[in-house]
Amino acid sequence: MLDRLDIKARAGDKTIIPSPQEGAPTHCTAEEYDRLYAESISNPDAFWAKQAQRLDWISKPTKISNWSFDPVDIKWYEDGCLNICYNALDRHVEAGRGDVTALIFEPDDPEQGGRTLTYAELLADVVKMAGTLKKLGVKKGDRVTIYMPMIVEGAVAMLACSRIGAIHSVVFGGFSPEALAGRIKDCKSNYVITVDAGLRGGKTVPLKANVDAALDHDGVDVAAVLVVNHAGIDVAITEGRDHWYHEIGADVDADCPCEPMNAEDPLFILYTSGSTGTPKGVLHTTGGYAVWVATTFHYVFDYKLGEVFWCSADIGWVTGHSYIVYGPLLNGATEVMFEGIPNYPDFGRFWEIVAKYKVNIFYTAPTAIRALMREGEAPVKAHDRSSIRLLGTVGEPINPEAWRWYYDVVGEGKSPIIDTWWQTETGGTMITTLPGAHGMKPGSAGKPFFGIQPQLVDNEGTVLEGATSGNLCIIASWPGQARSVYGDHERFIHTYFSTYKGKYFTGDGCKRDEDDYYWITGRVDDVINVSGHRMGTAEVESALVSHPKVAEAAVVGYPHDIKGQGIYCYVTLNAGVETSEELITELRGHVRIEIGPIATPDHLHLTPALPKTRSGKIMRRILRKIAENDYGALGDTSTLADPGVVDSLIEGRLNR
Ligand code: 6R9
Repeated sequence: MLDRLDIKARAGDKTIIPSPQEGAPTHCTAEEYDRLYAESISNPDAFWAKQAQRLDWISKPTKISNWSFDPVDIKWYEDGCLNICYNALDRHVEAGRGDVTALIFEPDDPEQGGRTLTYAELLADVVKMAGTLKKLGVKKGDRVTIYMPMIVEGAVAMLACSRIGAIHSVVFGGFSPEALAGRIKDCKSNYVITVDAGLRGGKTVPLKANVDAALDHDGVDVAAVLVVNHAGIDVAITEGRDHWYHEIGADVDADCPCEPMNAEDPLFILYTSGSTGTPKGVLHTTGGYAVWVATTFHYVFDYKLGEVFWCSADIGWVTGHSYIVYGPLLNGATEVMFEGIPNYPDFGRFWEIVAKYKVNIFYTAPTAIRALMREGEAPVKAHDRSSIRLLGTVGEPINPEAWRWYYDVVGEGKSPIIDTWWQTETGGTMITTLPGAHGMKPGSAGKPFFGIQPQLVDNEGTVLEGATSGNLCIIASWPGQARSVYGDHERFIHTYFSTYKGKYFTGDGCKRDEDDYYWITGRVDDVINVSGHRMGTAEVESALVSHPKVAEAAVVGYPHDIKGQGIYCYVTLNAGVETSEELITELRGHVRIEIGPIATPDHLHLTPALPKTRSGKIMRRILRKIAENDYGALGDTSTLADPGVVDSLIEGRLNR
């Protein structure tokens, strides 16, 4: 595993940039971090019992943690009872904060008016949607698939599910009908919430039509589809199955109580890619997740009441779950929710929104920063960013150049940058510097959050100490840890706890320096990270081989200036099939249909053969090097069944 890593020396390795807000009244100073971190490790139950007080419990937990990584069994707050929607909305209203702004919705088209909802208004919307779901027959424990764009109703749908104890499974609106069908089927979801269409960059995304196509698949059968009218386009309505929200929701009760949930009752399923097989339905439960996202949001974003927070992620990813929906609302925050994209109508859109709503805390992905950086400083400088006091990134390693640009140009050297490393499976931020507390190193995520014990191991599992590089494991549970893979607990154990027994293996490579800062170097498994989206190479391969003309496919990542990693596909065709540019276009289109636009191959390399060992194993190491245009370091090719294949692959690569 480790030998696949390219741990390149990074610029700025040694430089510690002092946090510009050192000495400012932040939630946590360096001394407090040291004290709290030490306490969280030496007495985790006392620490997490205290953090649980951020929430209102129906019955307070007396047992805090109860977990083991061998055998795998993870429980937090197991005798506690609460409702996360109550904590996100009702209790703020009951405390007299109903008039505080919860969501500021900015539509795709800047000419169209936005929408601002107070906590009381958001609660009323959620109650109505929750009542509608009940009317459709949704019960506690039912799975509800949410296939929505970045609009208020997306967040409302999630909260409505958690209010009545239904398990939401949000599927990113950019996934194709095929991908959606697989996810509906896998968790046996009986209900879908969607819209007529989404709007992105001035284009209409036909989400309802995609749902119809998904439901045409064999074995995909749902009781009801709830359709929100958003774009105002005509859609097909299947009588008895499809319901317009504005019709069926018109006369529901203005009262829908919160379902009392055990802390370990499931809250949501979120599909994510791994190195093998189909995407896994990562399962999060209620109490631990709620405490974890409430606590991380408080400290990591150093959020103070009244400030405007904006996370530019999508609710279809875990970042949207934890830091658009649950984390900010549990903290009573005011936040922006943006439907559109960074370059529509122009490359200044992000900063226009920052100026318009006086955003104080901004959180985005390195891929967006790199794309904006390419357009120069003018679109940034055209807008007033004086409200910004904290900048964050997530989703992939940030290269020091992009970090510098974010810091110098966007933040004008006045705002700390938090580079937050975490995963769908971790529920919330695991490694980051804390604003005001820690100096920053461009390209390093920084220090472990409270309760997090990272460990670096070599491929044999030997623990590596001090400044070193290795495979990143976490050796003790934390409240927001995923509990299972929905419907397949064995797969959960196998994927995360069998590589290094007794440890949670993240799949990431990592370097630790002399100052105990952590530098994530990227995945060490067959997962690639394209524009911050996780994708299994196996998924793209299986999409390719499902095409009737394809015999075999091998997919690898390669460095890409904007996306971080691009998708490079080597494809062999069935005997007798002619290669042509049209076929390449057709195959790229086929992957889009099977998975979605985010999986579109950047390079499709038709080749008569793939490099294989005599036992028939594809030598991916070689394919990765060729995709990277790195021919000097192909390593040992003597075990190849036909070493000549390599020369023809290099020739093919040089020709594109
Ligand atoms: C939150 C999220 C997880 C994978 C993770 C890692 C990469 C995320 C990162 C980062 C370097 C960061 N990743 N944040 N790498 N620095 N700050 O992105 O979850 O979609 O599950 O992806 O993303 O490789 O393993 P998810």
